[in-house]
Formats: sequence, C-alpha cells, structure tokens
Amino acid sequence: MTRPIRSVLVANRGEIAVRVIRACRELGIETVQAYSEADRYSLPVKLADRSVCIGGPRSAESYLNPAFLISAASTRKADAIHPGYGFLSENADFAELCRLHDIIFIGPNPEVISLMGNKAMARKLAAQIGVPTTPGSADTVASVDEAASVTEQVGYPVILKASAGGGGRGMRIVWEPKDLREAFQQAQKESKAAFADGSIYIERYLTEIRHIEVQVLADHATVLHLGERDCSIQKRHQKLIEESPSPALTGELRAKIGEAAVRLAKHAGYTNAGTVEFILNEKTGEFFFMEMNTRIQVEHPITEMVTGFDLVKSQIQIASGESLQVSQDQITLKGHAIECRINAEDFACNFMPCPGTVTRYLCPGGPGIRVDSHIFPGYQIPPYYDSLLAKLIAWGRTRDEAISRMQRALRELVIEGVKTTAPFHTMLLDDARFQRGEVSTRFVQDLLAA
Ligand code: MV4
Repeated sequence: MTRPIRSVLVANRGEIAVRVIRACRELGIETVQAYSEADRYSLPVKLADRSVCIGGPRSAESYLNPAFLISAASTRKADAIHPGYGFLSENADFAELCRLHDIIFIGPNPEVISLMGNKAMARKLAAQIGVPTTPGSADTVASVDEAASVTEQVGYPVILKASAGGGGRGMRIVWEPKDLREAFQQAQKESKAAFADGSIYIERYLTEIRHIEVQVLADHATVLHLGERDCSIQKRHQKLIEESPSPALTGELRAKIGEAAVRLAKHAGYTNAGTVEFILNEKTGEFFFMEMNTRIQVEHPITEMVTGFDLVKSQIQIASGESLQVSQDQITLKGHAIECRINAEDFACNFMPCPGTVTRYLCPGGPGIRVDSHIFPGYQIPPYYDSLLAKLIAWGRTRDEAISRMQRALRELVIEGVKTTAPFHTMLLDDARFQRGEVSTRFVQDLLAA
C-alpha cells in the first residue's frame, strides 16, 4: 500500500532539520519547518518552503509537545512528519498520535518503537531468537534479593540498567557485593523519577570493549543491513567520533553481526531505518546485543558515505510504502568514513557547553569532505538545546586517507566566537593509537588523563 508524501513537517531543529530538508528537496517534496521561538532565524527555517512556530524556546514548550506538532502538521496540511533524532523520535505515543490523525510518521510503527523502548523486553527477544546477549538477568529484577542472586550467578562487576532508559541513561556499575543493595535501590528510585518506571535489569559488566552498531533498513518485506559503525570513542555516553567500517571487524565477523541485527529486526517486525547496538570483545570476537534505536542516528552520514545510500531519502520512501529496490548482496562497503562531532563546548573544561554567537565561519571542503551543519556567520546558538554545531565527515579509499582528509578539514575549519571541540578532535586524530585503530570505550578517559 503506497501513499504519496507531498509535504513533510520537519519536527526537529539544527543540522538534522537541514538534512531532512535536503532529502525532501531532492525528492521533490515540500517542507514545512516547525520551529521554536529560539529558532526563528535558524537555517532550516530559511531553507524550508514554509515554516510554522510551534511554541516557546524550551524543548518542552515546542519540539517535545506532541499536540503542538500534530496541530502544526494538520493546519499546514503536511502528509508526514519527520522526527529526526532526540525529541519525539522514539516516542511511541507520538507515532500513535500521528496514526490517529492520519499523518505518516517517518519511522517504524508505534508497536515496535514501544517494544524496543523497553530495553529489558528487547533483550529478552534477542535471547529468545539466538542473538547473543551478555550474561545477566532474563528479565527485569523486582527486588534486591533477586538482584543479589542474579549477580552471584554472573559474577562481579555488574551493570544495573533502567529498562526505560537506554543510550547510557539510568546505568550503574557495581564492583563489589557490599555496594549492590544501595546501588539497586538508587537505580530503581532514579529510574522511577526519570522515566516513571523503576524497572531494572542486570548484566555482567564487560570492560575493554568496543561499541559497534549495525545500520538496518527495512521495508514491509525485506530487512537489510548496511554495515556497522564503530562508536567506541565517547565521553560520558556522548559520542565524539565515529567510523565505518570498524577497524576491529573481519569480513566474517561483520557478516555475523549484520545477520544478528537483521534477525532481530525481522523478528520485531521492524520497518524503516534503525540501529542495533552491540558491544564487542575484540580479543575473543564475541559480540553482545545491547539495544535497538528506532530513529535515524546522528552518525548516519558515515554509513551513507561507505554504502552510497541516502538513508533519509530511504526513510521517506519506505514511510510512503515504497519497497527497497536492492538485496543484501548488492550492498558493498567502499572505502572508509569518519565523523567528528563539532560541539560548542569547552573540552578543557570537561566539555562544558558554550553557547554564544558564531562570529566567523569557514566550512572545509575538497575531496572526500562532507559537512552537515546549520551554522552561519552571525548565528546565535540558543542555550536550550544540544550543543552540536557541525558534523565533519571525511571519506577516503583507506582509513589512512580518511584520517588525512579529516586532519586537513580540521585545519581548514574556522569557527570563531565560541569554543568548540575541534581542537580536541585535532589532538585525537594525531594520536598514534587512534591512527592504529586501537581504541576502546576507555580511550577518551585515558587521553584526557595523559
Ligand atoms: C554495557 C557496557 C559494559 N557491559 N553493558 C553504554 C550505552 C548503552 N547503550 C550501553 N552501554 C554500555 N553497556 C555491559 N553489560 C558498557 C557500556 C558502555 C559504557 C559504559 C560506561 C561508560 C562508558 C561506556 C561507553 C560505551 C559503552
């Protein structure tokens, strides 16, 4: 069943709003940019065909308010809503509300968003269908006593995770038996306060790991995987740099982890673009399912660079009921891509956000460079949102070439008026261990300590 999309309400801001508008423009689809009072003079508002103010500067008064977005889409006669990432992108109730109002939500259906949003349920599904999961509880754990008995079985250290959390939110590591009781009670309490759901599950805590995520793309009949991204370089669950393919995977392991991701997506009845997160023990080649993200991710461009796919266009086409015109054996990875997230943050001050005005801006270019950004000279960065200013993406035929191009792009980049994470990236790309591909989730901690 296909249903043409003639106009899209862009229910997001910043660089991802620009990215969605670009995809729509190429597809000949009209765009309506929803903006908060703080984003009135933003680039996506200028680039879209039309725009509509949806409320106050704080996210809760605008981008996070389902009713405001639905009414903006209805009154402007938009056929579909693209939620981008963050905000309402993984809100099953919002996707359901779109359905009730006969507006196409560009993403998976509410049922699968809800399933994957319940991290314990997603883990249970993975285990049931033979996708590897870490040793730990089979389901949520109701009491301290049950937590203690699970932990005795799997051994210390363990990590307590909020079932309603995800992406590192609501996690707690416990190293010794004496700390379990308090940690469990704290985790339960915090999760209840943050997500109105105190459900906790337990996993053995693995160290010296890589964070590998597989991009999947599914229509109503087929699930494809588009290789992986290595997102091991992060700081307090904020990814700083991502690359594809992962330097840690062999072709054989890539096929296995890709098949595991596809298997999970198929069993869940997944459609549209999604990402299946794993952790990888590089020494043993073991990988374990962590969670599935049901949105387009910040780091999607590196997958686009190595596969030649336009993921945002594919999202829109799938949402309108079109089928994928490719099979798995037609997907090949070419070359290597790296993304550096340039944030308005002072990395010397523990990555403290630094809003302000961008007084000067020079965008890098040349062979193999792509920049996804919404900034321009004179742009005032609102203090209400995420501090991402630009994504610098470098492609090369080899990893070395991608690194050289990224180093060149960082030299060319000029952003004045605010502190950015660009100097941090320059330092990181010059690091010999990074250049050898020797990174783990501990890398940044070690680099900043040195
Ligand atoms: C883990 C883990 C180790 N063992 N689970 C972080 C994001 C979320 N999707 C899952 N995460 C992790 N889960 C087990 N069983 C390590 C991480 C993790 C991490 C943990 C603490 C500090 C930084 C981290 C960076 C990446 C992944």
